[in-house]
Amino acid sequence: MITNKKTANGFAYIEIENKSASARIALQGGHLFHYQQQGEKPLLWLSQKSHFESGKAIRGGIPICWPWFGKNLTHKDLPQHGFARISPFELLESNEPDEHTSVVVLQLQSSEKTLLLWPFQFQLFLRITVGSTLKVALTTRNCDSQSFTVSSALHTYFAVSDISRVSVQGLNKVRYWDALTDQIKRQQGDVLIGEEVDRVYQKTTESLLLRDAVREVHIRPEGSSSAVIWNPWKEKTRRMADMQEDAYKTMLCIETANALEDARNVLAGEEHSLQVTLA
Ligand code: TA6
Repeated sequence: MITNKKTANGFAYIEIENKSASARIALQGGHLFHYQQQGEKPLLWLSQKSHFESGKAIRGGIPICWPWFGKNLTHKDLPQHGFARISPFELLESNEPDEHTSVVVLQLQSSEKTLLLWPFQFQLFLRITVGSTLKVALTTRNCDSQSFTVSSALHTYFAVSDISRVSVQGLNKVRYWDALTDQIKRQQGDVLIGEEVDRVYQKTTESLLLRDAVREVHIRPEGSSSAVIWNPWKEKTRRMADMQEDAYKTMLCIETANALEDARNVLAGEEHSLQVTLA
């Protein structure tokens, strides 16, 4: 079943319930903020202090970072991680091919408002398939007469039982930019989290495995050359208004992206899709 809902303060979202899973997707940002397989714990982490207000990004789920990842290097005053995640998407289609699968397609397209932020004509499609696995496909269509470059991320917040017992497999020997030290390093073995971590792994297309004490999650990227690992740890979490003080212990961002040198040039009239399947 796919129903349109609103929070008490009028924030619109889509609720999905089928025999395999449930999900919730805010129209603002096409922001999937809940996904839970029937009989399992939620797969995605959502802050209990998250905003659900127009113009403020939800803290958790899968924020869509687009058309730039991180800070806008040429215009410092533009929103971090682009404007898609704080823009109103429209629901283009919704269907349920069987009782275990629900599909929704949302769209954001260029407007006078977006052209002021980013001077290109575009259509951005977000196709979310909710079933025993979760598939998110973000497709950029260049509707302009010139090519443009996009950096982007499916900025996925995973719920974990205890960050000190988590490892991420699949990035061994991969080069990464360490945002905390502004250095380029190379991963040795699995990624373990025992301090603040903010890394952009480059030129990697491999599937990753998140191993938590209570479950394993397979992360299968398509159309992605970057993986971002982020945990704000104690101090940064303490400074974030939309996160409880100990939130860092039960969340880990593993993001499917094209960031920094992996940004993608989309030719006029062409498309590019960034996708991830979580299982
Ligand atoms: O994905 C890592 C990162 O770029 C971190 O540097 C941190 O800023 C995080 O994203 C969250 O960003 P946000 O704008 O959602 O607070």
